[in-house]
Amino acid sequence: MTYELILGDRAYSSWSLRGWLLFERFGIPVSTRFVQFDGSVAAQLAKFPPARTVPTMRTPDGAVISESLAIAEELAARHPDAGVWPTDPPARATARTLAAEMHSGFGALREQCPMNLRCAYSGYAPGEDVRADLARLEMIWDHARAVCGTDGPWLCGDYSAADAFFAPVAARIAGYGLPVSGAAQAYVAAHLADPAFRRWRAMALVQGPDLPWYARDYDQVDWPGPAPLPARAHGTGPSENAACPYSGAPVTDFLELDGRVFGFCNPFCRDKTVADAAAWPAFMEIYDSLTD
Ligand SMILES: N[C@@H](CCC(=O)N[C@@H](CS)C(=O)NCC(=O)O)C(=O)O
Repeated sequence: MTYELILGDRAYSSWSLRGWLLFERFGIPVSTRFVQFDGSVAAQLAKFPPARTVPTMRTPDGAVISESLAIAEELAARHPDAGVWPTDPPARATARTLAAEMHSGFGALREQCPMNLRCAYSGYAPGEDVRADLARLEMIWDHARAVCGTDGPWLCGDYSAADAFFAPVAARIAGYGLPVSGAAQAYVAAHLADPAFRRWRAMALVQGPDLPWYARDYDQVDWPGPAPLPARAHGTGPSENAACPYSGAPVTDFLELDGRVFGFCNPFCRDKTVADAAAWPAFMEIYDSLTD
């Protein structure tokens, strides 16, 4: 038995992104499944009482946890060496404080700038309440760096649950072109470049319906993260690899990159790689190892 994690639509579900990053970033094995956002989430979670929202986790021993902060705490307790929180006590206390404030706050930003990983906008002018949320974010991010003596990309030293909690905020700042300080921009850029975040976004780009509630009428611009490698779906093989980089199964679906053809065991494996090939180490290993 392993952990089960129930998630929502990757493009829109900011809390699901947090929950997934906790497993992906800290190397904790998990089995995922998804609810649809065009139906009742609570109804789709009927087998996981008392959960009503995603992410919902079921532990190997059967406990159901449907609050992302509780998921972080439970994983930290069960996997003390995984690095969910910093080990240095002041850094750990600070990371916990920031994650808790994210969990309970920033209502204007969350309400007015819903996460949508499928597009980025220009021309959105945040009102005073969103600007106040941004100012508070800058303040607590600067505070964390000062307390933890951090000069790397993340808030409290190595990537911690605090950073996982702010990944969707980074996506909102990037996606709505929100005005923030240079230091905050650098933190946003670190999230956009993070391979785990990029893998989630690559899957968001290729799976799930576009839901009208999340659409906004602003002009669209290119996603401000790293540009993907120029991979394209390719109709047929043969491919350089006989086995899918992810499952090891025989290949049936293909992509072309730099004039070379690679195979995958299903269209989703292929499409998520087309969306952002460099984010997938198992693919890049094959790509690099098969280079002359
Ligand atoms: N406090 C919860 C919030 C979770 C949440 O609101 N999830 C949203 C998706 S991002 C949801 O399931 N919404 C469905 C609904 O409210 O019916 C947590 O920390 O996980």
